[in-house]
This record gives sequence, C-alpha cells and structure tokens, in this order.
Amino acid sequence: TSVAAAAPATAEVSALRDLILRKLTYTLGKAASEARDRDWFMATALAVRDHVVDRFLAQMRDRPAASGKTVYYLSLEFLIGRLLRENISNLGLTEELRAALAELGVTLDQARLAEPDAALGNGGLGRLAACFLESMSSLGIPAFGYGIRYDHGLFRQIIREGWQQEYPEDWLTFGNPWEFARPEIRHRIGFGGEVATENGHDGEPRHRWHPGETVDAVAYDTPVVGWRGKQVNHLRLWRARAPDPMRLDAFNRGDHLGALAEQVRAEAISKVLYPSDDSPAGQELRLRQEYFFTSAALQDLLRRHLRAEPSVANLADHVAIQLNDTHPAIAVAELMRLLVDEHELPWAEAWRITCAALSYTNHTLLPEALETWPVPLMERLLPRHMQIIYRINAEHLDAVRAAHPGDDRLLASVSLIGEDHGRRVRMGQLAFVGSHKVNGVSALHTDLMRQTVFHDLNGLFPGRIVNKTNGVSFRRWLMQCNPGLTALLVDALGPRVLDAPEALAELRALAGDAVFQGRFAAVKRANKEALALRIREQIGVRVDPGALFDVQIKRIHEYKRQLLNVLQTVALYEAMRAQPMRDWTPVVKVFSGKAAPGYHRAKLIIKLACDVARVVNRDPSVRGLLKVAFLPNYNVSAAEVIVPAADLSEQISTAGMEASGTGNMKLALNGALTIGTLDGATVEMAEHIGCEHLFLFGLSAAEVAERRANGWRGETAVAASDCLGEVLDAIGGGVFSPDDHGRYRPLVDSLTAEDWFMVAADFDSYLAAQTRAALLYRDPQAWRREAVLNTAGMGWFSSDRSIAEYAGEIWNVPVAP
Ligand code: DL6
Repeated sequence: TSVAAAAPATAEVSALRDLILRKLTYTLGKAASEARDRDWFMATALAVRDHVVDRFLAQMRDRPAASGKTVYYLSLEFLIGRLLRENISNLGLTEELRAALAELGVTLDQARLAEPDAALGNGGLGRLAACFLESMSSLGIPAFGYGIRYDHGLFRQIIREGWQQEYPEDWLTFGNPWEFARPEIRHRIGFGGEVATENGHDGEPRHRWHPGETVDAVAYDTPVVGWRGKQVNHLRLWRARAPDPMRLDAFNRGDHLGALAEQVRAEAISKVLYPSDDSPAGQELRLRQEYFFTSAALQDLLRRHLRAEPSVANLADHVAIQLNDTHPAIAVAELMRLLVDEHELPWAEAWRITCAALSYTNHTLLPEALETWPVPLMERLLPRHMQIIYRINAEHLDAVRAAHPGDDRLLASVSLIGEDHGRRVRMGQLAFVGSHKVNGVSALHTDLMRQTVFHDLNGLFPGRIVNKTNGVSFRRWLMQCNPGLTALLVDALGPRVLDAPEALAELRALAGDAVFQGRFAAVKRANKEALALRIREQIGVRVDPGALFDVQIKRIHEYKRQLLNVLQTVALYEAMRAQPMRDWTPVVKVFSGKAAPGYHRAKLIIKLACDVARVVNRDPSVRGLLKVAFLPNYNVSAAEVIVPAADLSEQISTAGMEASGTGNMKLALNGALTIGTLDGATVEMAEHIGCEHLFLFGLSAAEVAERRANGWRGETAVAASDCLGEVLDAIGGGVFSPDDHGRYRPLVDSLTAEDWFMVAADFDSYLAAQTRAALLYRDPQAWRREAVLNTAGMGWFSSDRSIAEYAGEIWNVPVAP
C-alpha cells in the first residue's frame, strides 16, 4: 500500500500504461513478450521521467523567485540509491503506476527491484547529500547538486569465508534512464603547466595559467523530485572526457595503446569512487577528482550567473555555495582564480565575494580524515592555485600578526600551510578562512570543533562556526521504506503528518494504548518477516522473526565499535552455554557494512563477526536463541529493508568520535530503540525522545579525552570485569578461529593495551545496557510503548528542518511556506 492510496483514475492509468509500452517499444526496442524485469524498469523510469521534465526545465529557465538565489551543493559523494520509488512517491504516482504495470502483467516490485543501486558515496556524508538535495526540492529551494558521475560507485562487497573481497560495481552497464546527457555543457579543466605574469592595465600584475594538460567535464543531469512534485532540482554530475578522443597519428603508426594513453589518463578521473570515508590517500588521482568537479561546478555556476546578470560583481547575491566537507575546498582558490584572472576583478573584491558565497560543512574530527596536500604536489598540479593560496595565507597571517603580535604558536596553528609532516596545504583551514560560515553536524560535534581542530580559528573568527544538526528525508526513510508504518501514522494522526513531521509528537498520547501498540507491533512484525526472508535468501541463516532484532548497520570502523558488539555477542553465547536452561531472550544480531579496502583491522573485525556467526549459528546448545547474521554488500537498498525491521539500534561509537550519525535517526524513526553512547546526534535524540527511553551507556566524550590523556590501558577494565577476560581469552585463543589460532591475537592485545577506542573501558557498561534491553523485550507492552515513544520523538530530525536552518542562517534564502 502506498501513502496516498486513493484509487487511481482510470484515464491516468491507461495513459501511463501506454507511455510505458511506448518507451519499451520505441526507446528500448523491446517487445513486451521479450521484456525482462530490467526492461520494465527502464521503460517505467523513462515514463516517470517524462512527468517531471516540464518542472525540471522550468528550474533551468526561470530565475529563482524572491531572493533570486540558487544553492549550489558541492559534494564528491551522492549516495542516492534507487530512485524509482522515491520519484513516484513524491509525484503521487505510486498507485497509478502499480495499476498501469499490473495491466501489463508486471508488479511494481519487479520493476523497482531491477533498478541498480546508485552508490556514488561511501556512507553518511554521501547519503546526507542525497537527503539534502531531496529536501531542497521539497522546500522549494532552487538548487544544484554538483558531483562526479563515477563509472563505478562504491565496490561490491562479497564475503568469502568471512573475508571481505571487493569487486567493481557496475551501475551504468545497462544505461541510466534518469539522467540527461548534456554533451553541450562542457567545461575545460586544466592541470599542471605554468603561470605567466603580465602587466595589467591597472598596473597590477595579471596572472595567466597555461595548463600543461586539459580534461573536459561533461554534464549529466538527473532530476531531483521534491515531495508532492513541488520543485524539481538538478543533480549535475560531471564525467571526465579527453578533449581529443585519441592521438590519431600514433594510432596510424600502429601504436594503438599509446594512442589511447592520454584519453585513459584523463578519463580515469571519473572512473571510480574513492573507496574510503576516513582518510585521504595522498594520491594524485583523488586531488584531480576534487579539483575537476569543483572547477567544473564553479565555471558552470558563473556561466549561469552571467546569462542573467551583467557581471560577476553581484555573484554572492545570487549564489550560495556549500562545500560538503573539504573535498571541494579548493573552491576557495579556484573561485579567486576565476574572479581575478578570468573576470579581472580586483583581489579584495574577489575575496569579499568568495567569502560571502562559500560556506563549509565539517563532517569529522578524525585527524586522518582532515585533508592536507603536499605542497610540491599542489605546485605541480595546480601552480596558480598554490600562488593564490600563498597570497591568501600571507594576508591572513598578517592580520593575525597585527592582532596578536609575537604569538608564533597561534600563527603556526592557523596557517593554511602545515609544517608537521613536510609542507602541506591544510584544506580544512583553507575552507574555514574562505567561508562566511562553517558548520558541524551535531551539537556535540560542533562544540568539539570549537574546542579542538578549529579552536584557534574560532578565536579569530568568533561566530563563524555554527551548528546544523543533520537530518534524514522522512519521505525515503519512513514513507517509502516503511509504507505499513506510514499508513498507520496517517490513520492515527491524519495525513498532515506527511507534511509536518512535528505532528509525530502526538503519538505520545497513543504510546500506552494497547490497540495502537498492537497495530504498531504488527507492522514491525511484517517488516521483520521480510528481513528474515532476506537473511535466509542471502546467507542461508534461519532466524525467528519473534526474536529481538539487534541491528548494527554502517561502515566498519574501529571507532564505530562493531568489535564491542561482537564481544558482547560472545559473552552472551558463553552465558547461554553455561546456563542453557535459563529463560533467555531470543536475539538475532544483524551486522552489515563495508570496510575500506586498505583498512585491515576493519576487515579483520568483519572476519571475526563471521567466525563468531559460524560457531554460534551451528551450536545446538543455544537452541537457536542466538543467531548472528553478517549481511554482505550493505547499501541504501539494503538499509531500506533492514531499518524498518530493527528492534534495537546500535549507536555505540567511542564518545566524541561520531560526528553525527544518521542511521541512528532512521532507525529510531522506524521504532527501534537505541542502545548507544552519548555521541554525535544521539545526544540530541536522547533530548528529544527522553533519555530514559534509550539504553545509554559508556564514557562521555570528556571522560574519553581524560582517559586518553592519562594513559589509560584496557587491562584495568579486563581486571575489573566479570567476563571480559574470558571473552578475550576465547577470541584470542582461537575458539572462533580453529584454523588459525592466532588470528585475533592482535585485536585482543590492542584492547588490553592502549584500548584507544575504549572498547574494554565501555564493555561492562555496554553489557549492562544489553541486559536491560533484553529484559525489556520480554515485556511486549513495555517494549512497544518505548518503540512508539521513539518514533514520536523523532519529528525534529527531518532533513527539511536541517535544510531550513541552512537556508536561514547560512545561505540566506527563503523557504517556501
Ligand atoms: O554528516 C554526515 C556523516 C555523519 O553523520 C557521520 O557521523 C560522519 O562520520 C560522516 N563523516 C564522513 C567523513 N568523511 N570524510 N571526510 O563520512 O558524515
């Protein structure tokens, strides 16, 4: 059932059916009798796309109303997943389409599930960008998302004997029906070469960059449909093309490979998504990707601006450019270059425009993820930008010196060039200095930004740092992924809940109502049955849908502490074996997530989870009361099945390390109870839901910092714990790895030594929280009440709220009422 499940009008259904058939026949060249699911998906998507084209073109054509401002959201990642269900739901076409396909003998699910999952992102940062674009359309904010059209998105994960293996992902193999190729929208991107200095007519030297190498950025546009089809924005992704398709002279000489070498080098830029979300590989290709899409975006928006305005002087009145992390931070230097060198503005005026137009979102405090580039690499690849960065830095440091004479520590700390590991350009500092606002993504994260990485810059530019707590699209993460719950909410609260998520708060009055609880639980049960089926089909493990579904789905990273969850699983397993006849709460542990390919520790944690699963799932002495499932190839589409089925949401990062989290929001919105630390946006969730309705545990961010400063060692926690020692002995001694007894020794040793991620430190407190959860689950009424209260408290975490805050405080654009 869809959200607006009124009976579809016959005429519309027939028109849609005919359109799909025409697309199938005349665009795809397939007979209906021959068509596979994929063909039906393609034909359907093309038909749906026709419904948005007019509004899509209107965005291109019309000047934005009122403020006259367009938002440009620059992001190296857009984790969009599948679009069919989102588009038809936002257009209110779901029932028409279902009926139209039925007349063709096809189910909506057949077509829907044949859509590839567009994984142009690694995790939270990319998915946030996708939710934000949809929210901008829904709020009627004219916007462009700019990114890269990767040929291959995030790798496909296969688990072979417990080990992660990576395979290329192929979302474009059969074509992408949503996008419009725009070969005529093409910008030239330079690399390398030299900078010539001439005398300008005003006596100022003029710099001209003569790149040694050029690549073309070609646009591909995907419509982003807002809720109720209000506004259709652009996701404009750039593909790298060589200006010349090959060296014909070399080809004719018989040097076939050599003839194509330049093309391959140029086009490598948009070949593959960089598969890490936590560390810049100081690799040239990554820097090329960053500059490539940033330059294309800025050239594009300047060209659009100049189509309507006589000059670039009023650029900042018409554009707001949001830098999603430091990946597009080179925009500071590139916009200056375009304004000063190409449009011949005086430096000071260009700087004023640049700072007024740009703003920057920080998404992590992990030191390894704060991008820096070696100065020699920058000088070679982007020589003019390096000159510009030097000048920005010189003026910035002059101002600091004037205000704080003799403070060399401060100068070193706020300089755009770091000297610690060779001379490197600090992209975070560059983005900070060149933006009028810098934001963190949760209240805690923003506070920590002020106290740590940007402490000194915050002192120099008070008020520049603001908080914008993340949110998620309720269309995707409630209405589309959980139609059962949505129908129940509409029934209980009225259809306005679809447009006004704050209405969810009214659920509180129903939390104790046994009838409502029963309906809420029935929806959850159906979703759990669907997940149980998926688990059986994917990995052959049978699970009981009546068990507590305890879910940890996210990138695999030490700070996210999947290891802590595995340790507790082992503790529970051992306890069950020791007392087999106790009245245990049946539990299914669901893990899913990818590790960066070079992150060996994270891959070892996956292997451990799989080894534990193998032993536990086969052990008759636990009588099926504990099952462990590691579901391979986590992606947006998988999350859409797992999130609605979760009872317990694991948000157990080391406090202070998760900037925000957004999975925490999706799961709670769908009625999962959170077991978590006071980290990221979970802190604010606890405030909105009521902290007594979460299973909170563990050290606070301040306590973590204090332990680290005082040379904490995990062995202290092991000595104090009743069972941690046994758990570590079992894992370290090879109980779960009989083929390689020493496999997990390094993992275990790190927990007894430095225990940087406070896994040992938090273990007992986590175990106690798990016990509280298991006990509560035995009282279905009490559990259901909590589940309803969790959904009720989540209205504030809509990405519409986040975007409205960006619009008001950062972009200065109005939001349609
Ligand atoms: O802001 C979106 C998302 C947060 O919810 C996560 O807490 C955070 O880890 C993630 N950050 C990254 C950082 N990658 N880089 N650079 O993905 O952002």
